[in-house]
Amino acid sequence: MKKKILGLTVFCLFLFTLAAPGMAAYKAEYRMSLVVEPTGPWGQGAQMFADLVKKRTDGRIVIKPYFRGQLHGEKQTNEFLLLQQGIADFCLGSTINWSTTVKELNLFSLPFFFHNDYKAVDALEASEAGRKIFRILAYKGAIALAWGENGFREITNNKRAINTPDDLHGLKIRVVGTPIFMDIFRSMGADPVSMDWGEALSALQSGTVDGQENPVASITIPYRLWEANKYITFWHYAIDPLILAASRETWEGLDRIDREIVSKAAREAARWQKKAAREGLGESSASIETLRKNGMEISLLTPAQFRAFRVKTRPVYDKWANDIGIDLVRSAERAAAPGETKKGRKGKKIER
Ligand code: X2X
Repeated sequence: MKKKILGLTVFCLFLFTLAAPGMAAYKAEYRMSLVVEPTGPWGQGAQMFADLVKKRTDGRIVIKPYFRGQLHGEKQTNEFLLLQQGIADFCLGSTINWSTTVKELNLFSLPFFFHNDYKAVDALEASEAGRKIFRILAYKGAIALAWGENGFREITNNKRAINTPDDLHGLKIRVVGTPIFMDIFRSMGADPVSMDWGEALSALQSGTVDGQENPVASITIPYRLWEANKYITFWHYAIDPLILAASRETWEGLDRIDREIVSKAAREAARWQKKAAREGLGESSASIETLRKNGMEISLLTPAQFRAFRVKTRPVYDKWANDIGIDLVRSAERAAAPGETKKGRKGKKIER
């Protein structure tokens, strides 16, 4: 009998050890990686997430955002590796920066895929293609909790107004160090220079590069890019979603209740962040006013001008669609197509 009790106790202890990962001691501080400053919707959304989690877990989980690429030494295309290795516990990261590690994320950088159509972006993220991307991230070591947004990327420069692909000819444009952007800008005759965001600001100020491309509400305004660049073209050539994710190792170390709290806080913060990144763009063009007041000359493209850019970059789209995975791209195109997304878009034609 005694032997039986002893055996049972040992067995229970064994079960307890199996359950241990979820019950392991929590870290005193969980690190979160950010490429940008605390100002602007991107940085503020991350801070909101950290604050919500701390409050709702009564301080059990303290997340510290490390802004300005501090965790990756400003090598932003390494950010996903930080999640994989557990160096960062959380990230609110750009799909562009992670696309060097997760090739499927180049989907969002396909040139002129969307035309400033937020409903299509939301529809794609909520679709099977969006879910597939989250599964791929999980397989690669990061648990995606919510979609945020940097925004549609618009081009600025200090040389001339850009209204046609030819206007880009010879311009030195700073891009993130990912091959798809080199291909896109070369296809339009520009001279792309890959550079981390940390270096880009001084390169723009000193004139080492003529221009750059980034979203208006999240980057152009908070970083006061009009101090270096006079011209901006709203061409919406690529969307830059953000993903709020946890390192799988970190995730597995949290108990079930805390995972729920963290997931909910991520969704809430990302919803706020996405809304803020879209604020003032669309119909009420408060952002355009801000740019104009600060001396920027704004080019808004006609549908024909937009088409010229799309046609010029089409070979890059086709090449990258194959590299990304044609099934995923076609499924994303279907999800983003008018008629698939919610009411009001039926019957609108889209050219590919
Ligand atoms: O480097 C950029 O251009 C930025 C800030 O938008 C990203 O991190 C992708």
